[in-house]
Amino acid sequence: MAKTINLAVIGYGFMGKAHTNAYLQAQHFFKHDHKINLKVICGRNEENAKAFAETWGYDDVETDWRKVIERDDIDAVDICTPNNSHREIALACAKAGKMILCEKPLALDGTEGEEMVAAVEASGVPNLVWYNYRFLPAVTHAKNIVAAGELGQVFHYRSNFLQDWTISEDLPQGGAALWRLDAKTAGSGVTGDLLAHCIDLARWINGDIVSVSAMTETFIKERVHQETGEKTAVTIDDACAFICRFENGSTSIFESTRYARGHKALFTFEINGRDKSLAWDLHDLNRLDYFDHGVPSDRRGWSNIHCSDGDHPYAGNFWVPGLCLGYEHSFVGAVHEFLSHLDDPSAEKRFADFKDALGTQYVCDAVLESAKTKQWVDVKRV
Ligand code: SOE
Repeated sequence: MAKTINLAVIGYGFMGKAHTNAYLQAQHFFKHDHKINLKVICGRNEENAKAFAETWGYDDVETDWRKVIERDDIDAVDICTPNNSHREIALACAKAGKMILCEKPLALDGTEGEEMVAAVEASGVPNLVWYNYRFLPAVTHAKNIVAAGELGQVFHYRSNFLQDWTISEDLPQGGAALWRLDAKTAGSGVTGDLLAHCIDLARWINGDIVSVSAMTETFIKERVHQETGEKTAVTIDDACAFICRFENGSTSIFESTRYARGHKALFTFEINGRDKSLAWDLHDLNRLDYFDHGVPSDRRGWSNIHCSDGDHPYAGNFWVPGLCLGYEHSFVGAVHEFLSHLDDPSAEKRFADFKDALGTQYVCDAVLESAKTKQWVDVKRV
């Protein structure tokens, strides 16, 4: 018998939309015993929340997240609010026994994250953090190839996440849509926002990171704050680069910036093993680049696999071979994995839960500390 989960989503911005679409589509393209019912959309502006509810099919609207958590008819809460509210909302949800799906990064820092992990462990509520890129067929395929040991010893991992949307000095910081530029709300700049994705995939595919050496830069030192109208210091990292060592002995280099003119969202990774290498790029997200040293030398070279065939992860649940998936399918896969795990808790957990996301948070903390102290920093382990 189907078990209905009454869901409340807090926040109707970019992520509220991406997640809501995923809840609907996951149930169209995959089969689960657990079903999600879009019960409540919560946002401070009632008119906008009502419009969102109408567009996406929510039963109800709330304007105060605390009211959502008091409701007995809510089983799960999706936190799509800015980073500085994740902790408070998640702790309240855990106390009220509600499942939690929380936007990344888990928290402002590891200390907050530890509290959140302790809360979900004490209450036993199922929990997920939206590290969505894991669930693109080409990315999952890469993970599976590495997990099968096909690369042999891994020597290197490298990853970038490059954007260019904050280059203008006229761009204010803080407030709606621009809270990512305000360290009090976001916790950090590109480290928590973009490198967190790179780190999550790296840890998922290549294992734990043990130590880091980093540098950060803030190119524009002052910006007008949207909420006060005053020019104040910018304290986020506009750019961050680090090198690191993985537990498996591989070495690595990561870079992220919002000042790479011409790049809107160039998320890449490459992994080099003794026998094979793999590379992926968000701009061509259906393809996995593949190099196999086992092929005779006169035929050897990089090939790219269009991960759209029935035997590629998730692809067979959507269209016929050769047709493409997009960014939105990464979120659909996250919902599918979450529901599959509710259906069968003994199955492998493919998504990041709070504890796993705390590991990523610890790497971000170590990166920021290293940039500050100009020293190598050992990463705290979960
Ligand atoms: C920032 O521009 C952003 O929207 C991140 O917040 C998302 O997590 C990332 O997936 C795309 O870029």
